Amino acid sequence: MTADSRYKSRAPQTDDGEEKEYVGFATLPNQLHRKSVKKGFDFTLLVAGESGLGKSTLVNSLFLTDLHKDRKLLNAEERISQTVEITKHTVDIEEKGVKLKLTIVDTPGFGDAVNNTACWRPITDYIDQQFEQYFRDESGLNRKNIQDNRVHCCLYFIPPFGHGLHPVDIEFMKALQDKVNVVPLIAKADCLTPFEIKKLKERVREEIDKYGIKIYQFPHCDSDEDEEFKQQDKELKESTPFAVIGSNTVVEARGHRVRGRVYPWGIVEVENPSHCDFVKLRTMLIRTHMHDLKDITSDCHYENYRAQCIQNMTSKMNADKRVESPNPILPLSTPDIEAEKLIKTKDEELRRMQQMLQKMQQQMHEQEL
Ligand SMILES: Nc1nc2c(ncn2[C@@H]2O[C@H](COP(=O)(O)OP(=O)(O)O)[C@@H](O)[C@H]2O)c(=O)[nH]1
Ligand SMILES: [Mg+2]
Repeated sequence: MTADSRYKSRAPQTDDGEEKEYVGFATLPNQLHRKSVKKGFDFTLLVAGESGLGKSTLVNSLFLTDLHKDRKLLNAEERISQTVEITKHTVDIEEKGVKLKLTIVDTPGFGDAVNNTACWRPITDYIDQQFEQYFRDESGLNRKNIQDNRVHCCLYFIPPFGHGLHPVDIEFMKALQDKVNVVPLIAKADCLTPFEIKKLKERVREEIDKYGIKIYQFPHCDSDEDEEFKQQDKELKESTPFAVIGSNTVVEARGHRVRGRVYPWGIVEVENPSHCDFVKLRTMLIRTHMHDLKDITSDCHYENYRAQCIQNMTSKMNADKRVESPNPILPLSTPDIEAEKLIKTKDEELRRMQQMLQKMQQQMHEQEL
């Protein structure tokens, strides 16, 4: 037996009885799976849009009440109060041994103030702060146990009233588009008839194209995928922007207890696919596209942020260098102790930045290999 063959596992036999060489990397998915399951998954979702469009209600309908089956559901009297600041809710969910740490970032929304100029700033700042924290942790010593608080998806609520996007929606989504995966939603879809929803969706899709707004694109579906998957993918793409309804009230409909809204003319059910796209949205976020949303956050949005940071650091370093090398023809003034001290601190700072830069360049290089 050669040294090499000792390390090869015995392979399953082929149909004609011949043994196939078998190295064993077929267990890689299992290994990865086990590792991820042990570590658990993080996912952060942020909601944005005009105040009063049902953002807080929807995220509650989406996760909190749903994920905590035995949690007391809110009744009509205990409605959610107005969100006045950016708030973060985290729920740890475990399903069949798989852990998911889900963070929902609720934002106050805009429209209450007379002037909505740069109303997206608190949100873009929040997203940047999470990137900054991750960037620091990643360049630090304890890189193995970084908590990923980066925002992986932003649900943007479009008002059901009016004839499409409002100017502030266009500006808002544009301010977010290079920082986060934007998933547009039509809010309070129960205010519209199915025909009106269809028209509004078409209109919004046209406007998104027209104004060059970059929303989250569902990944391309390969032709060798199975038919059911292809159909699901087609439906998802055709349904954007998802029209949603939120409610935290449980009502009786068709003999079942369901989450819905009661009107004099009937009941609107949140989880009924013929009433709205709520289930599609939840399936997309949790079951089918969570990984893709995370990958894009990490490979695109965060990389943009990181490249920008490195660029800023390099230009700052160059500017500092220029300050430090004064014109040699000029006579040197008497050494000033304070200035010396300052130069020393600057030197130290520069050295640290250079080290950090080198480390990051090396990391980037390793990733490219
Ligand atoms: N018609 C309708 N009303 C809703 C819906 N979702 C929430 N609401 C109501 O709209 C109001 C504002 O909801 P809230 O979730 O606080 O909105 P937010 O300011 O966007 O967070 C509340 O009275 C909710 O009960 C919906 O899907 N349809
Ligand atoms: Mg709110």
